[in-house]
Amino acid sequence: MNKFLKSITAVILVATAFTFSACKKSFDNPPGAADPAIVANTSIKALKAMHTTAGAIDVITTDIIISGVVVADDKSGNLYKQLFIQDATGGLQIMLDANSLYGTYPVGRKIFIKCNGLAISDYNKTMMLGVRAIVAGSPSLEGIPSNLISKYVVGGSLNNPVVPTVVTYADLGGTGTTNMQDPLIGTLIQLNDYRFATPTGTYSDTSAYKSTVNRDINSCGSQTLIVRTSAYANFAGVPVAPGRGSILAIYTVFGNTRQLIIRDTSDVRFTSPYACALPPGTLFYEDFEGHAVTTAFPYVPVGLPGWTNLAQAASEVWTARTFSANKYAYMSGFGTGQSTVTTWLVTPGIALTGTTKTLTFKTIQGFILTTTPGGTNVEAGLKVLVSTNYTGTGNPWAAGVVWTDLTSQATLSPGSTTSTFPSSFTNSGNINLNAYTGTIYVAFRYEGADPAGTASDKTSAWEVDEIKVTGL
Ligand SMILES: [Ca+2]
Ligand SMILES: [Ca+2]
Repeated sequence: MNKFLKSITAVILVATAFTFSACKKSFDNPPGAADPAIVANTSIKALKAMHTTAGAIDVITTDIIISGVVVADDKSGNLYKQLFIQDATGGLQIMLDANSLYGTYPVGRKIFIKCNGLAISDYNKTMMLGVRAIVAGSPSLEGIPSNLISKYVVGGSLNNPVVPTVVTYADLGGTGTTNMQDPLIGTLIQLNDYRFATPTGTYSDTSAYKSTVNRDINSCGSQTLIVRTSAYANFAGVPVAPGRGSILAIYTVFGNTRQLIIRDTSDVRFTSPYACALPPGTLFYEDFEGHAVTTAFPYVPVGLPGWTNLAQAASEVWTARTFSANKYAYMSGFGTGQSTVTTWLVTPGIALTGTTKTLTFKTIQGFILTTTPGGTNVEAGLKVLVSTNYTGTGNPWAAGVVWTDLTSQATLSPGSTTSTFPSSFTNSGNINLNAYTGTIYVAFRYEGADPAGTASDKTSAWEVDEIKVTGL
């Protein structure tokens, strides 16, 4: 071969090699991948239906091929060595013994799984696909070994749409028994109008213990679900979203416990105010559920926007407290050593509308006796007052501010003579506000005393909650 021919041949060889290599690349693992020439012959639902006994490990011995789009990967670290995929019939957890799966199988990538030789099982009713192995002498479902992943899992097209299924608490079965075959398990769902029960603290454990953390969320109907987050998630130390709104998550169950797994914090779209939407005609409502609280001294003074919380005599102010998953305003003159304890808690201005205008709230009076039963009565007063000329700032007891005492219209907690606190709140009943127009302020004035000695003590604790004004 002369020099010229040699060089032509070399060019052809190079061109051929380049073409071949480009083809190979576009088939196996390219950016902008297309789906491979593989056809799924079984739906995820049908595959899951083959696993009927919770806890069993069912090895697949036929040429079942499923496909699905990755709806959750391990990018944030909240999932570890696992993906969730979903087709039109359901979702499934895929166990893969490898890290950084998102590099190859990101959310939105369609993947095909040749299931012959794999196994399907469940972890307390959430199903997963992996391999059957013997661990410490017992059969176990384990991740597909990393060197075998490419034998079973074939990546397809990227950036497929990943759309959550909008569901309600009832769609998830409420508090009833879960069904392992529930097609929602393992899928990406969306719930609307949810919020963290306690909108403070972080998504997961930031201590050295690295415990997985369950955080309650609830809807405005108080329906509670769990957001379960690994301490290894890269958002473990991020404060939970403080508002209310929609949440996207992978729906899983652990026995009869419903657990949501977010992919990262962008799945928590709590952008509305924390307080729930109010029924028509509700002009004002406060249940203190969004207030920061502590469960021991020092307590957090009630400090909601627009409210006034001031001690007129002594220095004790209303604090936000929590008991039995409910928050409320609390005031007691006990321990002040003062002969007069007068403290005001005043709402923001409430613009009245409508013709039938009503105030309601509820109260508990605690520690009405120095010891129960049979102690000395130390009942403090609680007055319910309304003003149309208070300005919303400054001393509500200032000269010229006119308050009308509406206490006689309200039913207040009688306190308990058999325990320190009554077992439940007392509803005030309707307090008629029809005489008022424009903007009003409602005040709760604690009137107690704790002088030296016990002869004149009025130290019972007053708790106020669910203050509501309606105009219809
Ligand atoms: Ca409350
Ligand atoms: Ca005293």
